[in-house]
Amino acid sequence: MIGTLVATAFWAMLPAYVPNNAAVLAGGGRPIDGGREWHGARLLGDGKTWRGTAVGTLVGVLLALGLNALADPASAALGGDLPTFALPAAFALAFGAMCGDIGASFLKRRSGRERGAAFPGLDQLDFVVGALGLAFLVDTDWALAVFTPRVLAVVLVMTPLLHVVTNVGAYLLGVKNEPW
Ligand code: CTP
Ligand code: K
Ligand code: MG
Repeated sequence: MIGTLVATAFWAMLPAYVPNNAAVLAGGGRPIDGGREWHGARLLGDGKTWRGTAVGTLVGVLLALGLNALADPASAALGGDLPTFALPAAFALAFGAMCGDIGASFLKRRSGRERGAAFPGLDQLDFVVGALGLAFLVDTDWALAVFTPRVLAVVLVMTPLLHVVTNVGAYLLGVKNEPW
């Protein structure tokens, strides 16, 4: 069933989806790069802060633990098997998402893009690559069991759509400076 597949993909990726949005709300304070430049541009820029990264990661982990508590009733309601998140997997998804986003800022600065500039494609998938990459590294068996090829395919199609919708929404609400 495609519905079960989409629900599973969304559930499994929620701890990776929420951190970047939490960082937008929590961001501020000292930038990770401490203002340092590299080859004439900021290493990361003022948009990547310690506080945003820490709060984003924490919120993602807490969300995963919350999902664990709901997994049984939600699975029963769905008629499918939703995954639970052991702490290493939860941390990998949340922190990996933040790292993917940080890596994208590094690439944006290297390609002459100022803070806030769009980088279509990268903006929508950087955190997926970071989250899945770290999850497969940290908890390979779990990741292989949850992110089957079919679930991965749904993630790759669904994530850019969700990203566009949430960021335009955050922009319209005045929470985010740019709609991407
Ligand atoms: N943010 C943060 N720390 C992070 C990620 C995000 O503090 N690790 C906060 C910052 O306030 C940032 C906002 O969330 O401005 C929006 O995030 P994002 O769009 O990723 O950053 P940009 O400001 O657009 O900067 P960049 O061009 O480097 O992506
Ligand atoms: K970003
Ligand atoms: Mg931005």
